[in-house]
Amino acid sequence: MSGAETFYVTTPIYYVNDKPHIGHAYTTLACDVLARFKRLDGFDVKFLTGTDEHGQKVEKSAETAGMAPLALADMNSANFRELARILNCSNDDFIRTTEPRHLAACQALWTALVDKGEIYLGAYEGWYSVRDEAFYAEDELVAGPGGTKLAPTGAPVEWVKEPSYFFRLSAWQDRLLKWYEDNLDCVGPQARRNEVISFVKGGLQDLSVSRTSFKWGIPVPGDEAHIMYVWLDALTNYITAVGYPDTSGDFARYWPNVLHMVGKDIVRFHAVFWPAFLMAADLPPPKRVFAHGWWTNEGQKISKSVGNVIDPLSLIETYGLDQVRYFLLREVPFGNDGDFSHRAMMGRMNSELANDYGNLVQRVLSMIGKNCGGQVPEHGPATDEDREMLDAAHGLLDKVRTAMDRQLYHEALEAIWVVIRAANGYVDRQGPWTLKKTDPPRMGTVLWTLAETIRSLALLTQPFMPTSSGRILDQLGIPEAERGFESFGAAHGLRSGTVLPAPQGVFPRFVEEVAG
Ligand code: ME8
Repeated sequence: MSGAETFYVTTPIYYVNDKPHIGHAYTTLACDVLARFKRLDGFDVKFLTGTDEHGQKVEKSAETAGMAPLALADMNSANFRELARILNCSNDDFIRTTEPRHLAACQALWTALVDKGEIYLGAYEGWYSVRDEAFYAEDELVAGPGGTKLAPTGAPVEWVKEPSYFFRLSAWQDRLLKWYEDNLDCVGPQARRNEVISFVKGGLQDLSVSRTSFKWGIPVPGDEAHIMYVWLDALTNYITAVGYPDTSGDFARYWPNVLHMVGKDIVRFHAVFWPAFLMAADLPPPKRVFAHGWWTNEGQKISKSVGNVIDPLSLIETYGLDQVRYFLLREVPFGNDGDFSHRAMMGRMNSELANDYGNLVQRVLSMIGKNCGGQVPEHGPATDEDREMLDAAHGLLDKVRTAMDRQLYHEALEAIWVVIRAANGYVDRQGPWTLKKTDPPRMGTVLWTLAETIRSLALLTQPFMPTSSGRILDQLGIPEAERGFESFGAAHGLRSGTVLPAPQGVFPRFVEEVAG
């Protein structure tokens, strides 16, 4: 892999106060699809996920559960690790903030910030939300029930007064604004970028980066009464995992060519605080932060108190893994909010996967199985329609790549489905079942054109639906070594005479169980 362009993609590290739900699965899947796409496209990829284990929120949850914080972290971190496995995620690493490598990185970053004069000792007096692990200014609060004050997220806040170290965030306002201006792609999508810029333009206050009222965290070097602010600790995971404080090796290889994928709830931490911390420590800021939208369940906000949390494992059991992977990235334009409903899931599973894609593959492969001796057929001269079909299929990689580089998964899938639908139209118009009687060589050409189209489609759907796409490629006799995008296109077209295994359906229909 040496010499290949690198691509580093990260999920947020998830809090271990709770079990994983569909929102966590969504972000992790989005990263997995990108990581797989980039690997197939020849990049040297690192894909990181993990868990955020320190702070007051985890400490309190552990207390409520009657557990030691580390015991709670061990248990829930294992759940997140298992979720990534069950989702068939290809992460190269799984980081826990309680690991020694992370302690070393946080303390080194802290020391670097102190050495640069970016951290000073003072006292914090103001609002804090444990649920958000965030400080809020008075004017950000909203009215809650009974005259109480709430964070803008609706989370409870408490008044905190304690000695604290501060990071000179106020000094970074202009440099951050210049960073956004010079790097148009550093925050996406556009709506989030605008939101971040207007927040920074509104003025930045120095940020409290240590706490003294609890113990569960990383001690401040040289002043162990202070625990580092959990967000400074958590954000640092992204450089811990590439070996920081050692800046040779993986750090030099992957940093800063990184995409931090996050939900829109935590864009401020990633697009304001994190680049400021890095620049202040003389390290390059990330290349891109992308904030996706929020899922609701059948129109309702997903919350434990409402009791409508969607368990990704039961979704997978009900609909199938690749179906869930497809649905989540297809249903909602990435970046927008979306709603999960059984009806929508079933609709896409049946119409787009079973009818459009599955049927195309099934029809073509079974015709080849029956009429071409189970071998990739010979193909004669191409007609205009054949050429148009193949050009559409072979032109897909560029379209899909452009969409993926902007995290427009839905556009990538739509482009693929345009070709799937065109291929179904082509089968109907060419009528290979009639050609079988009237013009067998022409039937061979039509079926070859379709099989080659399916090869192109299956190569491109691999990142989204790795298992199903792999099964399609198996049925086309494509060896593992020829499934990268360097094998995409006319120059690598299907070889006539290749013996194919017996075709099998890949995308089952969802059949509603009828009571009685
Ligand atoms: O914020 N819809 O962790 P967290 C879409 N530890 N995405 C959702 C979602 C929903 N309904 N609910 C959660 C933290 N997510 C910090 C991060 S990073 C250095 C530290 C996803 O466990 C989304 O990606 O609260 C969101 O940003 C993340 O889970 C929050 O996970």
